[in-house]
Amino acid sequence: MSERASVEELKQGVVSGDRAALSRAITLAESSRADDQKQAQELIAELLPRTGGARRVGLTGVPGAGKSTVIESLGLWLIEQGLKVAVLVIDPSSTRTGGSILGDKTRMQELSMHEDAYIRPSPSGGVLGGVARKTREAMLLCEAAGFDVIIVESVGVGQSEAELAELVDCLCLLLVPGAGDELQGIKRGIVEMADLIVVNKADGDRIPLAKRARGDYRHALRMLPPSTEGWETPVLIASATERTGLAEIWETIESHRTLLEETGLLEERRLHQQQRWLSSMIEEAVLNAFQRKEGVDQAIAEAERLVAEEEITVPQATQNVIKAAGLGDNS
Ligand SMILES: Nc1nc2c(ncn2[C@@H]2O[C@H](COP(=O)(O)OP(=O)(O)O)[C@@H](O)[C@H]2O)c(=O)[nH]1
Ligand SMILES: [Mg+2]
Repeated sequence: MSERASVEELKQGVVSGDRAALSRAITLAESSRADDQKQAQELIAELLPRTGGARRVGLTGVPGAGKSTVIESLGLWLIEQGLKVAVLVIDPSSTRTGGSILGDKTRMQELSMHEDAYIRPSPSGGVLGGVARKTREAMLLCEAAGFDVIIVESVGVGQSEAELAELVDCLCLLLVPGAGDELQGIKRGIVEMADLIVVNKADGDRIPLAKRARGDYRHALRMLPPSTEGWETPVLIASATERTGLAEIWETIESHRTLLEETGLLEERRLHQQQRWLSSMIEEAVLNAFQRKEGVDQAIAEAERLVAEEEITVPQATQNVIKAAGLGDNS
């Protein structure tokens, strides 16, 4: 490939499953340079007919729950079943320290070296909806490259689960058996969003604890609305290190998939996700265009001054800024 590969070259590379081409394509999509974006969007548009076919699975849970270890074990198990697995890792802390991704790499060492696997950190932070968008584009590119399963690992920190749910077909919440109230520290909203709950580290003397946690969660779930209509969120136990419970996890993901397909919910969910994506991109673009308009900075400074001096009301000040940007209504 030349210094700057053409869209056609990249397309051929991605479609043939060349991982160097896939990596370049994802890097292009992540770039904020205008020329890169133009090329990336052309490429993704070309590849769109080849996307959508993968199982899109989200895995969330607190740091240390064992997400990366589960992916290593489950990923290798899936490869044994003849599937190709791509893993996208979103970790907000990684952009600052770089440490976590290193940790993830060592946790997924065997998987990362396998020719049927592809592991890629996904940038986090930045603009509104930014995480989900970059990861979504990486996901589409992995689908075009022929991966059957895309697992998105995202550390559970408040807002991120909702973003993850916007990206995948099946959201799996990973928990660890611990002392005390099993529901503590895990926000109810996240439990509600999960399509599958897995209590990990069910090994050694933690097995009874894990079984108790499973019971507690099954009980708690009865009082919550289902994540998906007609679906009762299963609670499983597993051990990523002992590699137990993996087949059950996959069977559950598959039955959830079957339900989504048979009811038409899969299409509905993906369409809804796409429309949310569109509206968040419009919001972002409008905001950017607004901020770049000449005179907007001064108009905001002036509005702040007038509001501070109680010359005008906040809504009036807002209107002034909007007008200065040439966006006022015609009335
Ligand atoms: N005993 C036991 N330890 C595990 C299991 N899964 C992960 N761990 C350990 O838990 C720690 C955190 O695992 P990691 O996969 O990095 O968690 P993540 O932050 O959720 O990705 C590591 O020391 C793992 O070896 C398990 O099933 N059993
Ligand atoms: Mg991890």
